[in-house]
Amino acid sequence: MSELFGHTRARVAARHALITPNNHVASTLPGFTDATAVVLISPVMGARFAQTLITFNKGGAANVAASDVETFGYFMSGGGTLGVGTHRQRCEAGGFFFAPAGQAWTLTAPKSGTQLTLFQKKFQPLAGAPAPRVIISEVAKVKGTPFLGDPAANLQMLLPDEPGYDLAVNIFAYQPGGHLPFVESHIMEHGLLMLEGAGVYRLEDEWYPVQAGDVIWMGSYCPQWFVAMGKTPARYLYYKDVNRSAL
Ligand code: UGY
Ligand code: MN
Repeated sequence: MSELFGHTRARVAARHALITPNNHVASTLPGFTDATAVVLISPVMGARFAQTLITFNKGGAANVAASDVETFGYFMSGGGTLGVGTHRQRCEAGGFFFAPAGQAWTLTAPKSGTQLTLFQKKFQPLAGAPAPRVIISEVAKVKGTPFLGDPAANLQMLLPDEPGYDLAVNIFAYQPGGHLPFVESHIMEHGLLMLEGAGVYRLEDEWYPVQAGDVIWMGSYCPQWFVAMGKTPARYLYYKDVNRSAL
């Protein structure tokens, strides 16, 4: 769609939002030097978490202080040396990390242009459950499974499925024509980044064409459904809050 005359695919509604790369306005954030930040989803929108795109310039770095916020990071491109507590590991595109609440984290010497997507939320501890651990890994090492038995919708769960974790981050890969088996409506929120391909996302009572680079917020109970379109697979990375009581 042409942006001429103010057209955009973006939509910010009460319980969902679509933000496209053409809508981005960069700012700076504490903890990041020589880097730009686009806060794509945040509590001011109505969400209970934040999704941020960080782009590092030459000489950039991240030095994020420990707090009650936990961070999941995904390397969309580039790479650098990631440090969480005493763990240090080189990460490239497709790499990811989890820094639990109470742990500082750093990214040193990122390649110029490195892009990171961050999902951040205030950690809700669960009495009796072991605290979440530091994780630094890569998507290629995570086994996928057909979602509800459908080989056209493959799901990779990037974080352990354990009660101590109050968030999940997964990657869904759909073959062309693959789709969510039904319209979901659930208490968990989602933050989503289209990684590859294209399709149509149903959010509440609207159907949106979406493609790589788009970001979607789905608030609690937002009816949601997706179908992959085109001749190549579609993949998206998404966040959800899990494992905590509603009351
Ligand atoms: O995990 C989920 O709720 C997932 N099936 N939702 C989605 O892809 N919109
Ligand atoms: Mn869902």
